[in-house]
Amino acid sequence: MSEVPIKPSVEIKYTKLLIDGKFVDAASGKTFQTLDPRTGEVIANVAEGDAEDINRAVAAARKAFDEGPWPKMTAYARQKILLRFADLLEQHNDELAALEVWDNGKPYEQAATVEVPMLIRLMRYYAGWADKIHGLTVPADGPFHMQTLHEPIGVAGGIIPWNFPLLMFAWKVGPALACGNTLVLKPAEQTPLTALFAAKLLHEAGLPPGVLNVIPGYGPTAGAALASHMDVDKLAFTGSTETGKIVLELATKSNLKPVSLELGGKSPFIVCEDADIDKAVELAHYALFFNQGQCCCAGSRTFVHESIYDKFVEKAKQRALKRSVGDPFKEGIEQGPQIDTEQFNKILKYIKSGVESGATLESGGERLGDKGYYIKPTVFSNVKDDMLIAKDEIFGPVQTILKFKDLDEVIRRANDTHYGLAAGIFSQNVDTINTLTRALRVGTVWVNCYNLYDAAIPFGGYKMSGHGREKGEYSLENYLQVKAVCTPLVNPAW
Ligand code: TXE
Repeated sequence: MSEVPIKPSVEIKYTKLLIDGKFVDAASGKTFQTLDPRTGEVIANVAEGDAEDINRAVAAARKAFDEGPWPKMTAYARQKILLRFADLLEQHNDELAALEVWDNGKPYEQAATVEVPMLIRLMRYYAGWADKIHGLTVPADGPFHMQTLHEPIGVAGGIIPWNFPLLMFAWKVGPALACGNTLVLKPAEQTPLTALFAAKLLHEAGLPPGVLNVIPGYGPTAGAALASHMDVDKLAFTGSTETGKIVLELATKSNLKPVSLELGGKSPFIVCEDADIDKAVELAHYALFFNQGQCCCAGSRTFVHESIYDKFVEKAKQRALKRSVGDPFKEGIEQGPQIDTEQFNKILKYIKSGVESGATLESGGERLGDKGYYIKPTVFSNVKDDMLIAKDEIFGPVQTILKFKDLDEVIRRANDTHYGLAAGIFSQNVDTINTLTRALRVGTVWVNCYNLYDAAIPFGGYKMSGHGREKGEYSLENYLQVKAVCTPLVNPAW
């Protein structure tokens, strides 16, 4: 690649831990580097939080919860702060997008026109919930008034990944705060910058100190300390299934805090016999390659009916060859670099294993250029279910195309995975669509569309793709306790 990466016109203002409304150094004084995936060069040195900082942050969150004012404020007052925050985010749309791209490598256009607007939409959505959370009056077998109160759960912990740093911020911060909780958030070590910026804006919007604390740092230190903290009442985690198991165990062994998990996937995208091939190719391409293939719900097993398989493969290959890969700040770029060396090497290893196991490499298969973590859009055909590339989450720009004969077979094969996050169906036949949507063991089915993340629709996994749901009304359950209150209608005789 000949292009010289440009330095984005955005200033990095916040690189410290945010505890109790103030930016502070790590107790250890340590920092870590966050890198530009376009070059591997250092963007900034960021304070490295560990167990001691998590203790400080949890103490601030506990105080803000117990002493208020946050959980005791009127819901309307909380709502106004969240709405003001959304307005501030809107004012800083392009700055946030540039920072996100610099730290993460995703195309600027995607960050500025889809992701930051989605973050704003999510915050307004959750602000809308703040004053609509209430319990029920329940009929009783006797002269009692019975009701449920929906109360905040307390101090929540959030651990988030690097693939959608701002959106994952919103998925945790939005419902936690709307329900009146306080929160300690640990962003991924690869992408700490936008969470700090967004949290600062939230304080400018009027958030009281201690309600949201942000501790950048590594998983086994800061993350593990948060998951195992005795004074954290609830944990929300997004990341790999492997780490999900670790945090669940830490949560269980400490104080049995409830844990919501949004983990990995190997989602089928099923192209049926009656599909318009050109449209199906485009959608399957988008389902897999969006965000450099770094999506938990990527359509990473493209099942295509045998009658159109060869044509589909040829067109999918041509589409991948046309994909524009390069500096994500440049206009018209569809794909930027992968997040870091580790992911880059992991993906190249899977590509090698695909070739060695006998799949046909149709396009890509290697790095692009000699700087940064760019990988050529890769397409494999003749993929078999037992190949590693068809079983493991590759989390990169690698499309695997499998052939099927009939619906029963594709249902069985699509479900033959430990994961169950999402699925795509491409068909015009109502019977086929109805059969597949009901048979697939996944948390989301996209029919003739993909990657739709409306704020109001729940997202989460079956099987080893996770526990619980985020977004939508369902997400509130993660952050609320239900208290049953029983009162005699008249004073009892006892
Ligand atoms: O994930 P981790 P990594 C998948 C994807 C990717 C793989 C590895 O397949 O290739 O995971 O990525 C924190 N205690 N997904 O290593 O480890 C960590 O600091 C507590 C899918 O980045 O799961 C970060 O904040 N926390 C996924 C977060 O967990 C720990 C998105 C995620 O990191 C910890 C990202 C520990 N012991 C990767 N170890 C999705 N579902 O979207 C790490 N962390």
